[in-house]
Amino acid sequence: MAGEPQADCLFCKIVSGSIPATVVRETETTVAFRDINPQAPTHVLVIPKVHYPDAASLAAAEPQITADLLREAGEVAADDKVDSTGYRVVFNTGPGAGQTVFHAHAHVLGGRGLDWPPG
Ligand code: DGP
Repeated sequence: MAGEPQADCLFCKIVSGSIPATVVRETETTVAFRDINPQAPTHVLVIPKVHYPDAASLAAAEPQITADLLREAGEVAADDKVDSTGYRVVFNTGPGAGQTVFHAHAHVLGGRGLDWPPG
C-alpha cells in the first residue's frame, strides 16, 4: 500500500531504528540524519517516515508531509547555523540525476560555497 514501509528500503530501516543513523531532528512525520558520505560541512538528509520513492510522488500523495519536510530542512539549516550564509535543499529524482536511494529525501547542504549550476 502507498506509504507503507518497504522491507528492502534502507531509509525505512533508519525510520524503524533497525539501521543506526546520526539523527539530528525528528518529528511525527519526518526524520533528519547526517549523510554517511557528506559532501559539505552540513549534509543532512530529511526524510518522511512514510515510504514514497521520490519527492514528486510524496508531494502528490502527502502535501502536508512534503511541507513538513521543507520546514524541517530549514530548521536543520538554522540548527547548524548555515541559514544566514546560505544553504541548498536538493531532491535528486531518478538515476540520471544521481538518486540512489528510492525513498524520498531532501539533502540539506551548507557550510561551504556551493557552485551553480551543480554538476
Ligand atoms: P541520493 O543519491 O540523492 O539518493 O542520496 C542518497 C544519500 O544517502 C547519499 O548521499 C548517501 C546516503 N546514504 C546511503 N546510505 C546511507 C546510510 O546507511 N546512512 C546514512 N546516514 N546515509 C546514507
